Amino acid sequence: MTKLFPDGLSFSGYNTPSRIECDIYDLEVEGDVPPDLNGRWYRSGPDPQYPPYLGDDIYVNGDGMISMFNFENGHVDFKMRYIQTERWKAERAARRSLYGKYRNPWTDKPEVAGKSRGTANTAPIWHAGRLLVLKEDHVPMAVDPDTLATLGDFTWNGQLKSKTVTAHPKIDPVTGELLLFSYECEGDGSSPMCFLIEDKSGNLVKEEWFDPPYVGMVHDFAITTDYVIFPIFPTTMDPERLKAGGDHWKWDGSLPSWVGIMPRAGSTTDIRWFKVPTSCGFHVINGFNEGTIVHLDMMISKRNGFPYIGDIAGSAADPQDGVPYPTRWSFDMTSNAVDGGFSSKSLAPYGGELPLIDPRCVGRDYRYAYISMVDPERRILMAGPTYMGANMIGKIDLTTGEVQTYHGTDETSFQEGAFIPRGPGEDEGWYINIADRHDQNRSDLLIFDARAISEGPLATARLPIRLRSAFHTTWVPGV
Ligand code: V55
Ligand code: FE
Repeated sequence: MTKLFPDGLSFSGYNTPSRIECDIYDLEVEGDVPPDLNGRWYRSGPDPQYPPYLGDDIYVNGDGMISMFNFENGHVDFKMRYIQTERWKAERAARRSLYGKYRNPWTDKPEVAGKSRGTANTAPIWHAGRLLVLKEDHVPMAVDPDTLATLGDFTWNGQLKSKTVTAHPKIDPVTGELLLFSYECEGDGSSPMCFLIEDKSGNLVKEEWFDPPYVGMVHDFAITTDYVIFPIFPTTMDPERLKAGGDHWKWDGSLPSWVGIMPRAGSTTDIRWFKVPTSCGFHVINGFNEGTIVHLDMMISKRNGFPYIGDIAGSAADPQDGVPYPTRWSFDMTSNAVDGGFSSKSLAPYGGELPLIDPRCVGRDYRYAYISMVDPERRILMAGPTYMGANMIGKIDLTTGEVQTYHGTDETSFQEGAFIPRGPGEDEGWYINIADRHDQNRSDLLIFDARAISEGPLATARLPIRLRSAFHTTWVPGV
């Protein structure tokens, strides 16, 4: 029989595994869902099927769960399903866990040796009429957008050579292309990276491999109209450590960070690597270029903020150093300096994560960013992968520097939101997010006018269940 999950922070409180697959038709709504808000909101996150046989595990290693809110003429329906990966199926059949540590195949049970370890737990993406679910250590998995049934590994009919694809590709809103990259392209413990393009019709038209300065976690990247930006931070991997059963990642604060910038008109052999101060970044806000001046807007911290990523030198970390702040890094492509004339500027005085923008502004100069923030003056609840739930939604106006905020109750944390365009203006639309109601062990879907977030939601759709923290989401407009 299945024993209890361990009581560590990845498995308790709001992070308790849910393991619920369900359909809820017509959620109860407080207020009015705008009748012209039609489409689907997909969310991906981890939700472990079985307790880890090694006794404990980390939040990011859970089995992929996908959920969908269907918005239709003022109604909201909800659906949630596991992604049926090879790993999920093998453990389902065995009725227990068979896979060991996060991204370390040398810790698995012998019966799954050589089997796929993908969890498909990080990000849904909609492009060229396909819904793919992504996890950076594996190829994408295709999912039926109506039923959420798993369709299987997606490799562009076997054309993809890389064994991995990022969870953070970018859709160029003007060309309609999907730009992607991969790292540890030959699988866990390998070093090459690659750059990929899927054209607007869904064909894989580019796969160019290259070597990064060192093997670090490359969680996200940025595009501009003329450049592609690959930031590399020193959360490092060591293949010998993996073979000895150790952790995939260790923070190595002795290394600098590097930013690779490639002209889109060129190839990966044209990447220029700029050396910048030691720092850590997970999520990109946006990128854009003004001629040969290239801007990278990103959530940047002094060191890796994940509590379960250890320090290679064994040094104790100040938790404040792990808090990411919205930051603009600028480079001059005409500079011959080793740092590309690097400059850094703070975009807001609040820490947070899971930044997002109007999808029509990807790669272009833009004005607004929405971030799930942590207000240190308020109660911080334990939720999600860093165990620090966001307690404030912030909308930054990059023109004025003003930050519009919304706080929930002292029993509420927030997840990743989404911006839904309605009219031509950059913030003309809706902002949606999930409110975790810790006192009620359930969640709400909040719908805001994106211009007036501080006024509170226009409508709240109530869920009778708790939605474990997802990572990323995608909005697919309806008709
Ligand atoms: C992150 C999430 C991951 C992962 C590596 O957001 C980094 C950080 C959900 O999986 O595998
Ligand atoms: Fe991410």
